[in-house]
Amino acid sequence: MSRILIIAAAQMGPIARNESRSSAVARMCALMEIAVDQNADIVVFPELALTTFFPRWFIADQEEIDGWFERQMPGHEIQPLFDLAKKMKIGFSFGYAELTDKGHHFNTSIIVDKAGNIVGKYRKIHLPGHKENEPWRPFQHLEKRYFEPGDLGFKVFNAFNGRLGLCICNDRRWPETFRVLGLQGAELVMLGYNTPAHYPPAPEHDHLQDFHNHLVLQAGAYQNGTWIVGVAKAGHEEGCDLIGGTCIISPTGVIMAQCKGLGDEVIVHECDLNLCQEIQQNIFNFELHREPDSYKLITSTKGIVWE
Ligand code: ING
Repeated sequence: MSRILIIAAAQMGPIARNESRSSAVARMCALMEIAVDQNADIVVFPELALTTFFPRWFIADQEEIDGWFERQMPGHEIQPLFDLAKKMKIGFSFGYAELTDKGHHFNTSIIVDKAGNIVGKYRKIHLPGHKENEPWRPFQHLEKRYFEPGDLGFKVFNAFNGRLGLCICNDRRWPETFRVLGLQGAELVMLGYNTPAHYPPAPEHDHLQDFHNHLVLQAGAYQNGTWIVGVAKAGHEEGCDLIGGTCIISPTGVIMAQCKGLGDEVIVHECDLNLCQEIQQNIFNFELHREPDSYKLITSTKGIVWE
């Protein structure tokens, strides 16, 4: 007995600083149509898919910063994406900068079902980078300045006849992310990322960026018996090279499909959600094998405890 979900990953190439949301949405619609042509049930887009990755610049003026955020979802420029999806009966997930009614700023992603309803929302918890302008860097990474840590936790949603979880970019590097989703029975985790090939604090690791990307995704998938779809905003974007490597990974940790280039590109894979059981009921049967009494440090301290 299988429970097939045909998943498309829609990698996006660079989005210019002066590129309109309508232009980005038009590209997303074109990618969605390719996914529909391949009978996809859901298509996953990158983190902050509507605009360029604006945390790479120090922006002093809060009004200018807020210009990168969405006050409502969908706003009129995004509506065509929701309309197309509803017409084509395909679900989708994408990331955007969210400005709430109460004035809170989050790096957010949502899941929209085939009827056009938002059935899941996540706000990025692990914010990398720094808070203050650091002009020594060739480009900034000011997520800690522009966003607040997510306040919704890591949640799994019942949708598409499965257990679907969300996370965003840097979250994938922290094993806690996938374990908390795994402890809620996640069968598919969707995430987008904007990952520069150059990491200014440790340039000696630059050549490992693609390796680290797949390392953490494959580990997260295998150690929790879940499908993982990681989708890049890739390419040379406003002077910054972003890695690609968009992929669909099985619960055994195997990369089943991977984008080849650094531009707009769709990959599709038939994912049997029941395959998760081969892992979750055996090697990583949490109920049988985990020893949480030995893991207390994981939630009782932020940093290292030197005994
Ligand atoms: N980007 C990067 C990421 O975690 C980063 C930041 C790059 C951290 C390289 C460490 C090393 O993939 C986002 N947007 O989180």
